[in-house]
Amino acid sequence: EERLHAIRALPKTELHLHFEGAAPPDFIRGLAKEKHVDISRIFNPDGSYAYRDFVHFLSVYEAATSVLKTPEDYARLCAAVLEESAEQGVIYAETFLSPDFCGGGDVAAWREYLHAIRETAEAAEKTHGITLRGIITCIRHFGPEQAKTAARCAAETKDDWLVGFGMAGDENKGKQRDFAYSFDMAREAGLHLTSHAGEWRGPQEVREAVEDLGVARIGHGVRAIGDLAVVDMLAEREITLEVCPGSNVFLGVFPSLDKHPIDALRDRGVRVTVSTDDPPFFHTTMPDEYENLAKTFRWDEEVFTDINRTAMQAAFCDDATRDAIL
Ligand code: ES4
Ligand code: ZN
Repeated sequence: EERLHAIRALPKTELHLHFEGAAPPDFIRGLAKEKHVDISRIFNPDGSYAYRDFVHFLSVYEAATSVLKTPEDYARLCAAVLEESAEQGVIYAETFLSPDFCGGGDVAAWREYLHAIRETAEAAEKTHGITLRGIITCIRHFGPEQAKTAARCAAETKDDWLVGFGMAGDENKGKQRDFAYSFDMAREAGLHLTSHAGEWRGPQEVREAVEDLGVARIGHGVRAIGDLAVVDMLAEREITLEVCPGSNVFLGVFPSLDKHPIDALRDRGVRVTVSTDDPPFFHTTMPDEYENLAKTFRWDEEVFTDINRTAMQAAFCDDATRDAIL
């Protein structure tokens, strides 16, 4: 259909993309073979990633990431991901990068990964017209002490490409406020803040990310819908949600897209944006997300244009970069 084709082709901004989670299974299999690492257990017979549930997904993610051993491996992944994203109409993206995976928390090693990824991203910007920025990310289930290491890496390598500090990982481990020290350090280093909240736990978790960490954006945040006081707080404070509808449906956070609260949250005045999270893991792409939302909620081009404007306003890049894209 003509309408859906036009919507798939719109220029898009993606704010929530885990860097290693964007790696196609063929890419990871190829690296595993090169390095003689046997990770065949993380693949289905048809070649796709195999996992049972979210916690198992996190361990499969770490196994896939284990074959990305050098800054050059990350540079190769960066080139592959940006070429594909640009082809799919993405013009601006922010990606989560973790010193825990890139150099094991060592600042000097992290600096080399960052340099390799940034160089590759800048080359891709010239050839494909896509702009990438990085969000340094701590992993919740690795605990608050390791998060401080990530925050130190952030503070010591802060530049205009690394624009944010975030938290991913298992939302059922610990509390948002356990990570306040790290988020404070990142804020003092001039980084913008986001945290995964309200994907698995309820509205209170979303409130705590805003009140205890002072984040401007929330990764997911969709389960705020269970408490309208939290929804209204998000609208009032102009917090932007990085919503990943396909991920949520694939992982069973909501049984189907028509039961997903993205449209209701938007109706109530919350700033919502659309991302893929870990696209090959959840069998999604940005054009697929747009097409499915257009079909399910009868969203037209104007809605998507508005959502992309919201995303660029909430982007963590500097204003000159933002203005050049808007
Ligand atoms: C995540 Cl640590 C991590 N990696 C990829 N996707 C995620 N979602 C939540 N935590
Ligand atoms: Zn995520």
